[in-house]
Amino acid sequence: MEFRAMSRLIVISNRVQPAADGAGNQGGLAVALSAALRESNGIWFGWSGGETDHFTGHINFQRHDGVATATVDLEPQDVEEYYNGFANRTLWPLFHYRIDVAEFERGFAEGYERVNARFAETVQPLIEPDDILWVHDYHLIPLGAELRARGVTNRIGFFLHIPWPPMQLLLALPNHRELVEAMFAYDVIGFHTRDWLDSFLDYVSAELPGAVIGADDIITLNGRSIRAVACPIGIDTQAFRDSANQPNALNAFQRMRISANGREMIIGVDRLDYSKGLQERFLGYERFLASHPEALGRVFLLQIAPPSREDVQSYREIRAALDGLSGRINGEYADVEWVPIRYVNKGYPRDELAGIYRAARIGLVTPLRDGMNLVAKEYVAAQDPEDPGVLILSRFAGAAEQMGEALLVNPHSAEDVADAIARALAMPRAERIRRWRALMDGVEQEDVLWWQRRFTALLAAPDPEAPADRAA
Ligand code: ADQ
Repeated sequence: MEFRAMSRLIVISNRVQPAADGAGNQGGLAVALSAALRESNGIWFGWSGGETDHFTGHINFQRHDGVATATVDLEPQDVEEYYNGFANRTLWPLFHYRIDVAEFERGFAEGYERVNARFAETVQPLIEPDDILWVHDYHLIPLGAELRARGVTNRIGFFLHIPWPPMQLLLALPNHRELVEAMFAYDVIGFHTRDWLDSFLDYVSAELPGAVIGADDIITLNGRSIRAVACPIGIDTQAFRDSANQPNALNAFQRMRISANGREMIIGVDRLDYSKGLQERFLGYERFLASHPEALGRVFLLQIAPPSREDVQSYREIRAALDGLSGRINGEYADVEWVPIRYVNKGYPRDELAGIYRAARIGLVTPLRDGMNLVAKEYVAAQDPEDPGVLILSRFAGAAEQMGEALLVNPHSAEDVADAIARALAMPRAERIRRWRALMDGVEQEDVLWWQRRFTALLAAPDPEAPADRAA
């Protein structure tokens, strides 16, 4: 399934972050989308991250290493209601099963609709008849419907990077039906896993009585058919492996080894976000220390967690809670030569990160809920094939569906996490190699280019079984 270069691709996402060719410091998503955009001479459209007093729809066109970008500024009220509000205080928590922190405000929903309409209005004049459009993530669910309402008949795909919630949770969203019906404006909708896709189908069967779910997850509603697909994202495995062998990575690896001073290192790398299960992780590690006194002074946890979304209260709260928890655990167990948790609130260049992953005996990836989780894949890709570390992975990360050779844990259970740490530390080299090899095969085969090609191929080629009706 090759991407057909004859159609130009237009990528639309909340933020626009193109990657330079072969750049070492970019995430895999930016690399894959940039490659597809270069190949098809496409455009990446989205919010600039900047603000303006009055939205004018003025587009700032730029070119970054062969990738054309088109960005718009938003009004402060848009940012508050659409981005900080509906996207990050309503949908993000609800879709990560955190109905307890989700906030439902009419103003947020209005801002979300308004910005999606503004995006549609602004991007429409750029669209040519043969273009295919690929919309990304929860910020822009209604964008396809807004485009159809303006007469756009191009193929439009949508990919959700976060989980799709169980039906009973989604029902708590006041405008749930409208949101789901808007998904029917797309031609292809993608999820990371079968689980998220099944939750979507559950909702459709229960709440949209006219919908028919056919073979290959083709769903028909009111005469329009869309194809739903589970298409797990990967990392740019080759580039990540290469960067693990660059001087910066080797340097970081050496420095970590020296600073570890013979102790085993456990690594955690996450945006500071309540979905990542950081408090539960610290508690699981504390349980491990309490039940394995022989490990005191011989292991440490390096948790790298750069702050994110600090305009949102729940993110400020989790930061304060983690400061307190790490302080308490260190206060309880540290001695003059050893602290059990090194807790660092900043980002690192990707090549350094690769070296740090490689120096860690355990990759501890324990989100409470995660659409996929790329850190798990990066940890695997960075390992030394002769002496690989062990991945401990939450069964609630989308990545668990592909990564069954990891030690899968329930992140809510401190005992489960503690037992997995003990098991990983004691794991013989032969078993570590066997598990790592199986994981690495998957990370190599299903990388980010595979993901991008698979999705765009489905989108570019209308499904032969699907009815030809593409009217809005
Ligand atoms: P995120 O929630 O951001 O992504 P994740 O998939 O783990 O989560 O990706 C995070 C990326 O940021 C990784 O590439 C990681 O290396 C990088 N990163 C994290 N902390 C860093 C640090 N301190 N320094 C440098 N880099 C750091 C969302 C969804 C996920 C889904 C992705 C892609 O929430 O479930 O996997 O999109 O679809």
